[in-house]
Parts: sequence; C-alpha cells; structure tokens
Amino acid sequence: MPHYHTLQQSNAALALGNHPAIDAGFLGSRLDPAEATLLLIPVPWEATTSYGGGTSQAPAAIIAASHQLDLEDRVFQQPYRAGIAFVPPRAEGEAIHELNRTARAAALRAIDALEHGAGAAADTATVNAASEQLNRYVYEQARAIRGEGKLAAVVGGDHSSPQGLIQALAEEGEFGLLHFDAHHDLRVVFEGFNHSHASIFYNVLEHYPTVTKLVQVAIRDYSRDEARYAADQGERVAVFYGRDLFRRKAEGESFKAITHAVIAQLPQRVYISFDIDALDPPYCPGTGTPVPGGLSFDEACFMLEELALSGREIIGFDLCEVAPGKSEWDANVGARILYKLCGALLYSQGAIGRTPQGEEATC
Ligand SMILES: [Mn+2]
Repeated sequence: MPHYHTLQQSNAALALGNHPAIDAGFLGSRLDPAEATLLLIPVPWEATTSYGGGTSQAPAAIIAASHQLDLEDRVFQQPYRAGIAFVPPRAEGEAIHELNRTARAAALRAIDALEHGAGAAADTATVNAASEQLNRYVYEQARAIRGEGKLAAVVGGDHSSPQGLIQALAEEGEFGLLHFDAHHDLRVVFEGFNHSHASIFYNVLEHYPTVTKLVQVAIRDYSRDEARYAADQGERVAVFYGRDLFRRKAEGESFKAITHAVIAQLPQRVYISFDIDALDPPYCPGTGTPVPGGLSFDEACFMLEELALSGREIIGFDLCEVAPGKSEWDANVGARILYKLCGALLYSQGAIGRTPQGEEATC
C-alpha cells in the first residue's frame, strides 16, 4: 500500500505565490518533488513527429501556462493540495534535449530520403536507437517514482513519450488503457521508425500482455491496416470512433450514457493516455496532426470525472502532442487537461476527496 503524505504535510510544503516567478513549477508551486504525491515526468521529445513540430516544447510551455490557472476544481477537492510536482531533469534528462535534436535531424533526413526513393538505413537506425534510449530513461524514472510509493505521469512530447511509463506499470500488474486520440497509433512501423508516435499502441499491445484492454476514444483519421489490426484484437481492443460518438449523440443518446458505455469496457485498474488531438482543433490548433471533429473540452473533462467517480482505480496517465503554436492557447488548454487528469488520478487513489458537487454526481 503506497504511503501518501497527509494533506497537512503537503500543504505546508506548498509555496504558492500570488505572482509566481517564471521559474516556479506547475501551478506556480515551488513544492519540493520529494514532498509530492504525484510526480510528472517531462519528456521534451518529438524525434518522429511526421507533420507539424513543436511538441518537444510542451512541458515547459504547459508549466508556464499553468501559472494562470485557478486551483479550485468543480468535482475534485483541490487537487494541488495532494502535492503535484514535475521531476527536475537529472543529467540524463538534460541529455534528452540533445538526443531529441540529434534524432529529429536524423529522422528528417530519413523521411526526405524515403520520399526521394533513396535508402535511409543509417539515419533510421540512429532514430531507433535514440527512441530506445528515451524509453529506457522514462522507464527508469517511472520505476524510481513507483519504488517510493508515489504516483507517476508523463507530460510529452509526441505520443512515443510515455512508453517507458506504460512498461513500468505493466510490470506491476494488469490494467486497461483508456486512450483519447484522433488516431489509433497502431501502425506496425511508421516511416521506418520502430518507436514512432504513430506506433505506440501497437508496441504496447505486442510487448505488454498485462495491458488487457485498450479502449480508444474519438478516433477519426486512420489507415485500413490500423482499423483491421484493432478489429483483429477481438475483445482486447474497443474503439469508439469520433463519427460514431457523434451519431449516437445525434440520435438522442445522452453523452452521459455514451461515457458510461466507454467506461463499461474498462477493467478496474485504468491507465489514461491523452493525446490532445482527441479534442476539436480549436482547442489545440498547434498540434502536429490536427483532425476536425472530436471531443469538446467539457466532454473530455466529463469523461475523466465519470471514470474517477465510477470507482475505477486510475494508476497513471500521460498527456501528449500539445504543441505550443503562435499563441499560448495550446499550452493553456493542455495545462487545464493536465490538472483535470491530476485530479482524477489523485481522487481515484484516495489522495483527495470530492467537492459537494462531486458528491451529487451520480455514476
Ligand atoms: Mn496519438
């Protein structure tokens, strides 16, 4: 049974200024990570991004944007009080920035060569080795956090960022994976890269048998092979395509009923992978591969709240593909989704309670 700091201890350790300095952490807190209950691993990674870039800047941009968030949540009782902090990058963490730059340059050369019908074996091998190094780094960070009895989450980076965390949790026991995304991310390999952002859930399903269920929500841009692969998995994969979600609403089904149909597919223990492009592009205009349609911000938050209130045990999460565009809007929305994910995780782990409105919500 993990040990959580009492609210009082954590609260005493929080130093939330009214005018947080730019170097303050998530929500402007200067909480010592040693005092936190939930540790967020920043993964500034976009080596295999195939279209628009920028997602490697997401962790820093989300921290900056989070300073203007107010801390009350309508359903979860003051999530910040449980103690949320970003892991300060260790020496290897700093090296990840450099590794990302090297891998990104090699990936761009490889993609260019492929487009011109040329071979790209050396550059592709460089990218694959870098991705494996990243996965090992995130895995080791996650193992260390879990070893201290704490909660771990990843803030990416592109969608290849969280594989190390999923691996660490998969070694602990069985769980289901709730995946919000415009894309299946089930490609066997993409552009020659074994650990592409477009392949993460293929890799997860193939390598981690304790991931007993994958439930995908808001999918609306996919290949025939991916859809066939998902269907071939039988009960292990359930897909709620964006178009089907809209049709159910159009035919009069309540969004609450639809949400409960999604949750009903999940086992007791749940990991959440949230690609920001699950949301309609007005909420994430800078993201690398935007697709029209998708969830509204309120719909996504409602699903996260209902999942936590359902009594499922949320064991971790990642937030990926936020790409700070020309304005701070993408990071602003990302910071708000991140805080809701934190609330859902902390509530489901008993680290915080729910508000009177949360008490009234029926599930
Ligand atoms: Mn994705």
